[in-house]
Amino acid sequence: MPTANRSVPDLRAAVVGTGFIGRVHVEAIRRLGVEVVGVLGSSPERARPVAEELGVRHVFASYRELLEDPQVDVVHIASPNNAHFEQVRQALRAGKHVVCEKPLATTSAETRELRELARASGLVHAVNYNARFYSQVVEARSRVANGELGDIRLITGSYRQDWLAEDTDWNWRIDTEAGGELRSVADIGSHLLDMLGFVTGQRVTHVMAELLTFLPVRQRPTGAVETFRSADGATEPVDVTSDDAATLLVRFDGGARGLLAISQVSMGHKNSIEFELAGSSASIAWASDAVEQLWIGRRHAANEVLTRDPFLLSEQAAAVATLPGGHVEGFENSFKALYRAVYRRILDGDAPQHFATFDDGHHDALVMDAILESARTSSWVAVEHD
Ligand code: SOE
Repeated sequence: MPTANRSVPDLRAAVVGTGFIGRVHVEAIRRLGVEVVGVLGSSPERARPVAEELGVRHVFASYRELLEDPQVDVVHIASPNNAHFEQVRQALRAGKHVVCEKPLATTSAETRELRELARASGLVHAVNYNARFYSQVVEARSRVANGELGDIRLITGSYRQDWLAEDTDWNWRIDTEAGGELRSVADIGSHLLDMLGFVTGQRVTHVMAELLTFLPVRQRPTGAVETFRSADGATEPVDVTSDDAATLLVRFDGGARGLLAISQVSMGHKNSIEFELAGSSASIAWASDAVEQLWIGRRHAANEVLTRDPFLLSEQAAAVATLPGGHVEGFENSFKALYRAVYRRILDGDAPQHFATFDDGHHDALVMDAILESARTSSWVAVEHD
């Protein structure tokens, strides 16, 4: 539907996927005043209770019905990874703007095709790297860009969770058919790598990776189970090859070196993403577990902790805030801020575009290729950018 003379609340969205993240998409979209016309689940029967819980009026009977609905301007894809490629391709061909959960697709051949389709379409295309939209992460980016840290030397970072730390924990991501060959690296390592590239402005050139499967046999439930939810009932033992965790050494094109840990088996960490940049003039660090704080480290002056207050932040960092200082903003606000940027871009092609696009989604897939090759050969592998 043409977007001329429309404002953000005039746009309409549909969400594919009614699991944990699909629900987050619905609620974040609505905070923009945008109507979620309907949702599509793995079946209408499974989607209906979620639609009722969220107050979404319509459950699509099929993806075709969704794409043929003229009301739908933007399609959000929050389905299992192996469904992304075909669903995104069809949405672009149907003339819909697309927000796709990471990873964009499970192979770099697929992400390359989606990048080319998206570029040719003239549509807005985004990958759901929401970590770019925490105010303090944007503030860190501003401080790197204004030279306050000097040259970035050493980057340390991690993304740790514990929801898959026991052999009775199961999720579709564990199955390489549904999730792809990489699990922890593609599911959460992708967030960490994208965030580091966003903050530093540097791209990964080489990786040395070890992929770790600490639980080679898991108990798969014979029924369905959701992300971050434990299964109950009958199970069957299955062999697992996807990575529970990974250790990465990374070289960046601006000269920085990275030391990264990714884990979905770290007891006590529910959803902890963090980084520290050591520069030639200062250091800076942020952790999602202390989401409102930004640590700045100095040699010849006191270190400081900047607590989020839009009046003290750069213009770009203040722009992703919703609430004044002291009113804590977290995970869900980062989705709202991301979609506000995407939907503004749909209406105004000159609006800022610091959200991740399919170009970034394809770049990340090439980094994943290098990680897989490095783990196979126990060697440094160059990222084959194209
Ligand atoms: C599970 O690891 C998960 O839901 C990821 O898939 C999301 O991308 C991340 O934001 C939270 O954890």
